[in-house]
Amino acid sequence: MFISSSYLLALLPLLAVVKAQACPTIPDLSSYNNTVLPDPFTFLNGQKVATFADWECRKKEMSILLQQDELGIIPPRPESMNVSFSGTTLTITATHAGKSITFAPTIKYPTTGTAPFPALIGMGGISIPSPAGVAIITFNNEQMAQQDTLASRGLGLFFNLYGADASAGAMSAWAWAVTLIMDALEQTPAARINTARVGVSGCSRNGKGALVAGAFEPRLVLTIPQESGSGGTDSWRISDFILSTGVLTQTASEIVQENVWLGSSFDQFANTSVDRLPFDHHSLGALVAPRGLFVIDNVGIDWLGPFPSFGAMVSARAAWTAMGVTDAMGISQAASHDHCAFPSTQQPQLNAFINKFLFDQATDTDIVETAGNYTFEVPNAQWAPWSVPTLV
Ligand code: MCU
Repeated sequence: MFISSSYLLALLPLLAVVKAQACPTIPDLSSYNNTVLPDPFTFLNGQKVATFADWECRKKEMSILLQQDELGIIPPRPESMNVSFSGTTLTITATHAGKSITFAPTIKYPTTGTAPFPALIGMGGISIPSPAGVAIITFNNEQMAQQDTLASRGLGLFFNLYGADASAGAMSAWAWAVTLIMDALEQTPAARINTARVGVSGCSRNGKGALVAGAFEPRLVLTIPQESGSGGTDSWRISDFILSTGVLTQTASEIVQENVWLGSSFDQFANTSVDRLPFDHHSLGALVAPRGLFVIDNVGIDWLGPFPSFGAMVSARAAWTAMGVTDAMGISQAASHDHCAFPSTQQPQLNAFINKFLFDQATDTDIVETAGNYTFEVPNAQWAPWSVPTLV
């Protein structure tokens, strides 16, 4: 067959794009062992992350490994989806391989503002004060994937659709559902939600889930995990260390005995050494960049691992710094208070994030504050001994 040179020339830009998108292959990691937080700016094959295109590849690498070794697989969209909307209820039916499930998030509309409204998806509801002018979409995550005890494994609508032996832990199942909620909102103008201004939040176990949903659903413009602790904003490695100093902190080896937030594939790491993980939760946080992330913590509850959260999130913040948007990521660790009782001291900071990301206002979101008086910066000799590039 004769291929004209003009045809080849026409292909060149396309090939350049393909080349730019070819990501490094993930090497064999069976003997991987790393006592510090893995460098987000170095691929696992040793290649450095220097450009925005590299970062897209590195994000892919981290998200593949996070699913494979920890969270379980978030499936692609189901074969079909049917959406209806009535009153304040969005009814979503997902069909896959001859099975169907139906779930129905509810929308509480604000009493001020104008439609289409910005919105927050509440993972099992929200535990922050409802911001004025923002619709609250309550997602019943417990119904999608149960999170009561280890006996919850494989239970919930998600597992009715994909099988009780699907690898997804509860949080992966929830993240899958949040993507469907976004699709449903996009297809349903009658729901009067501005889908370009949707965030996600949740507290405690649901805060862990909010972070995972924010990490894996790129249409969410703001992620607000509140007091999410282990499996959320905490570093597995730093949690183990803090427990070893005598502070009762939730660790990987405990969490896999307690609940099913993570996939079963995580057991092999949690039950041996988290140093074998080619990522930590700074990697999970970094997947949100450059979108908005506001981490709300409470230094008064040791179990939540306030320092493991601070260390991981300051490390994650380096991803925003590398992109030149440091202030899209904030960390606020308030003084001791009841779990999930949002203290008024954090209200101005929360307002700043809501107003910037849900209302497009210029606010000061350059917030890294801790009542724990922790010192942690990147590079950090003990935990994050790597330098932060300026991506080009
Ligand atoms: C902070 O989230 C969890 C924590 O991981 C569990 O160990 C504890 O039992 O429950 C917390 C929670 O969800 O509280 C509502």
